[in-house]
Amino acid sequence: MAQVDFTERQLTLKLVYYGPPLSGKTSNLRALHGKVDTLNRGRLMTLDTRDDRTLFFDLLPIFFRASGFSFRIKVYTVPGQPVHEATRKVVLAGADGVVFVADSKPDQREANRASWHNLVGNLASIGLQNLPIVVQYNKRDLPDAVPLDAADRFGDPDRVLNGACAKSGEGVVPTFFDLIGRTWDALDKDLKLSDKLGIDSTAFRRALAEHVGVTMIE
Ligand SMILES: Nc1nc2c(ncn2[C@@H]2O[C@H](COP(=O)(O)OP(=O)(O)O)[C@@H](O)[C@H]2O)c(=O)[nH]1
Ligand SMILES: [Mg+2]
Repeated sequence: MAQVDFTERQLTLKLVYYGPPLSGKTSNLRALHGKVDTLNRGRLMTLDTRDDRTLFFDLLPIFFRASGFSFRIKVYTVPGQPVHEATRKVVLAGADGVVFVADSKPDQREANRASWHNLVGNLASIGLQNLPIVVQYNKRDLPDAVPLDAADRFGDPDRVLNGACAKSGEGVVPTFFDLIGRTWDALDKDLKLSDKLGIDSTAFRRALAEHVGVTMIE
């Protein structure tokens, strides 16, 4: 759950990029990092999963001020390999929203599915089954990328699929803003953020886009 401190006028959101190994989660963070103004971001911390430490994740902190409030958004990735289950649970704890990065390679259909089930199971185990989730199909540049109208929608035929090519950065910002909007709406229901801060999800997304120097696609 978001940390909101009305006395200090500070709101912290935690967003997590989840998905099978090598689907492009770290590439999404690299692209976001490249697009956010240097003044509004912290160091991008990436940890390689090749050696055998216990905890692995990437973290990109983004911050800005609007309506007299300071906003901090901590964006994490989890490692996709089955062996890193403990890390995934730690990173998911307290999350406010998830981007599920699916791989568009046709041979990754089962890996996407397995990771989706792992996500749903882990969210249920920590009581976050209603968390906003945005699905991105990455690697749209691959010549054999699965067509989006034939792609797995993970049990919801109406689910919106965001196409992206994280390697070039295409689609990364729209996916991020899609999640930001949904996360704000979900938190607003519980915390009455719009009333208390005087900004709604569109205004929040606009403020974020202006302050971090990216162009928001509405
Ligand atoms: N063709 C293509 N390759 C990508 C794209 N995004 C990431 N990759 C490649 O996929 C591999 C895994 O990417 P990475 O971001 O480390 O995946 P992660 O394991 O989910 O963090 C790397 O070799 C990337 O260069 C993309 O949009 N298109
Ligand atoms: Mg990674």
